[in-house]
Amino acid sequence: MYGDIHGCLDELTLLRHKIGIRSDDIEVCVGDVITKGANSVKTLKYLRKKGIFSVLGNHEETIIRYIHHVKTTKKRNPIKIDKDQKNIIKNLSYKDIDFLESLPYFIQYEGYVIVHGGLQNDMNLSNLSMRDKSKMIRLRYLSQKGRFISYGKETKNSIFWSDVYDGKNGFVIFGHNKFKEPKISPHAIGIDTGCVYGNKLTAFIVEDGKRRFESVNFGERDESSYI
Ligand SMILES: [Mn+2]
Repeated sequence: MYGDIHGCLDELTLLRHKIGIRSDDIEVCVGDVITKGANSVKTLKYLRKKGIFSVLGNHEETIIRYIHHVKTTKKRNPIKIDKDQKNIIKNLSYKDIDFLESLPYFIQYEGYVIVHGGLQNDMNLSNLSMRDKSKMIRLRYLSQKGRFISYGKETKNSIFWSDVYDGKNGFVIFGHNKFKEPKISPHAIGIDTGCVYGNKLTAFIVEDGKRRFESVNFGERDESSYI
């Protein structure tokens, strides 16, 4: 499982090389594979070519909503996008758009749940409302009462969701909130280590029941490693 890639394709290819990925390995990204970094559109093509799965991140969702608006109405688009996002949209092929639209909100596999933001204890994965889905890709902090707090509204009394997650829906692997090192909670691990912000890209690996991390630093390259 890979943390937020944000178009850092060189780091992803090097990380896969470092891990020694084999063709029968199952690889899943925690979302936000595009925007901000150098190679967003190329990353989408690479994921498809290598059969790497991903869940939906808030950045993919914004792009999908923007495109949907353009397709369905001539009204002014209420979704604000920046230059980078405009450029990505301009360069997406139909296959890229299909791929983005196919991304699920979560993937369950062998006791793990992969989701971009996080889960609240009262969420039922087999019966999610649209509001639950929207929160799942954006969740960071909760109030003392366990309520969702929107971005930037957290206070010193807010609680990071994974610190109080009860594990009921499985062991969660998530991204979205960047940490210097992987964030390890009792029933969840956050693996967005802010590669695109100059830190590193992290993979969480489960092999023969054993868990480990592997990572590469932003800008770390090895031309011979392209696979
Ligand atoms: Mn995100």
